[in-house]
Amino acid sequence: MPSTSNQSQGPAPRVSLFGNGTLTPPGATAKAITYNPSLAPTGAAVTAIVVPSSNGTTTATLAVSSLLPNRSYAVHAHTEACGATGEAAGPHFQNHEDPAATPQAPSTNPEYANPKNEIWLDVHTDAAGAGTSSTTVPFVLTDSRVPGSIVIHEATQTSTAPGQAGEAGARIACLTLAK
Ligand SMILES: [Cu+2]
Repeated sequence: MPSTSNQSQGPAPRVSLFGNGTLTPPGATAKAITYNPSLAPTGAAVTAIVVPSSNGTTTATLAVSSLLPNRSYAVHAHTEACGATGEAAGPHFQNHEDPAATPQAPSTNPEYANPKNEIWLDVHTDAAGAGTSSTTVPFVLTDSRVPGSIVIHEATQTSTAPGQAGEAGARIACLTLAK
């Protein structure tokens, strides 16, 4: 058993996550996948790190290269690992889960679907298709529940409007995260 399993009196272990890869079409072992090579070219590199701080916040950082130049992409942490289709990644990871959300109707309530309760990493690329983004959220991840992936969407920014909050169009690429 990991030693952390006995620390019931102490703080919950804080979890870091990492993902890194070059986009390929979906495959059994693919960890960095493009579902739309015209918007997320095969061979584009995607790196993400999610690191807790000592003061109860978590900072996530995204770096991309060889995406389309001078374009913005909406990006978020999702609950599941990447799979054969973009839908495999599940809904957005939420620290406080929207009780009204269902698999058929994901959370679009801005009280829950917002960049303090979710991890949003919308990114803008330069003339070479490279870009970075980062966000700091007011919670830490624990072993009991962590995001499984970072999803890049077709939209150029994430909606914040009631009833549309968090929406960002089709899922065009995905990077699986691991501890
Ligand atoms: Cu998303």
